[in-house]
Amino acid sequence: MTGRTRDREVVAAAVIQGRRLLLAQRTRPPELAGLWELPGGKVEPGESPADAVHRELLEELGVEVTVGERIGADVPLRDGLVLRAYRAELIRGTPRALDHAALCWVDARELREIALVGNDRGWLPDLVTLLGG
Ligand code: 9L3
Ligand code: MG
Repeated sequence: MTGRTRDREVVAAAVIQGRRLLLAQRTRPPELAGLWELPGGKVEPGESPADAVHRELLEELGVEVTVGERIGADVPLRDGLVLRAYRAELIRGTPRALDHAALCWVDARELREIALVGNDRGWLPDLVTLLGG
């Protein structure tokens, strides 16, 4: 597999504790700065998506997670990238904004009202369901 015929994956993590979801506020690029996202990033060559979720959350939030099932639909990005969301469970540490402007925990009502990055908005119904509506 050369990678040419497969989309390169960007992973995003839905960390849920109780009835709240962890969101992170982007600092870049300028058009996304200030908007909120499920934290994550690009899968590196040779890395599994689950490994990438684990690495990205260590880098971005300073926490260790176990990676669970996929949620929501694939989101096609530019340049042959595809964005996918996975459940993740905190197993060590307290999330800190090491690569974001801020972090917050939102319930279903707050999630519907917060300014999410456009790419993550399609997951809203799935996330609201996971948060118990
Ligand atoms: N992206 C969109 N939603 C997300 C994440 C983690 C990423 N929840 C988009 C933003 C960037 C690209 O994917 O265009 C790569 O993400 P990053 O490496 O800048 O976090
Ligand atoms: Mg990132």
